[in-house]
Amino acid sequence: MPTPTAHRTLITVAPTGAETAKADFPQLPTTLDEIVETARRCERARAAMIHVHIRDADHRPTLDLARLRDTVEALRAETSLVVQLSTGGAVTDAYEDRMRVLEAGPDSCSLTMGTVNFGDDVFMNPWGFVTELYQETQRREVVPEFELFDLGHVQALHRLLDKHGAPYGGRVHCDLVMGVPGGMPGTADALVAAVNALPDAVTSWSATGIGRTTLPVAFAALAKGGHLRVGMEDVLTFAKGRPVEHNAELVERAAQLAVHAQRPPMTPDDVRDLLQVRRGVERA
Ligand code: KMH
Ligand code: ZN
Repeated sequence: MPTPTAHRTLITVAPTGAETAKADFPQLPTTLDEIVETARRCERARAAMIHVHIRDADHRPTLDLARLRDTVEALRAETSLVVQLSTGGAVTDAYEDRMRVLEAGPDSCSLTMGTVNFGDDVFMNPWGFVTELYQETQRREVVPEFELFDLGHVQALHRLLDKHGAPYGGRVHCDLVMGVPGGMPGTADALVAAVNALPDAVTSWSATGIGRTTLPVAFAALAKGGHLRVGMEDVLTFAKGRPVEHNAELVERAAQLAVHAQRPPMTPDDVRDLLQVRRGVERA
């Protein structure tokens, strides 16, 4: 008998991010071909959603709209993954460019619930920007994934939902991003505190731990009933002294953990149901 969706795990792959330089880590997928190849291998390894940051011809982070549209189109043509575009971009990106990401027509987008120190930088998400971006997701029928880097962001999510109502599709999905220098630590205790403080309206949540917190956060998330995000955006070493060679390795490991937890990976269609993404735009 198939495992009911409630007892399955969403695995999101975040293969690229905006922080790592290709020159420092050549296996980071940055070109369109590399991102599509990564997506295909990660889908085979049982990822169901992809969180996408793109790069320009010099491998630098960009929010160029034509490139974003090409990326969404190519991922839809070559995979059945749920396509989530980052509206966080890089810490240097302008608010207008981050807002315009929605024009590329993704299934889902990230939406960070507040400003956070980000290593030596600051990832800016003032309330006015958060609410404007949220209302734009509602207008454009894009399902947001609320990125929570800190306990204060959880509180901001209560405020957002109270003031502006449910997201498009009616489901509320969050991702705890833990272990960023400046945000909440990547520990089981912090995860439990954050999950216990989530609004009742939250219907699903995942977690990711940056760097060496990747495994403790994954174990804690599975133990607490959450989903998993993995990928080179968040971690570059598979084990101490052993760089990640391909994002699929991280997805395979996450899938094994999910199976051991008796909550095997969801398919992309399971995730379309879970998040209630807009229909009719996925792969023909
Ligand atoms: N690159 C970070 C500044 C997101 O994708 O929405 C923001 C980030 C979050 O990665
Ligand atoms: Zn991101």
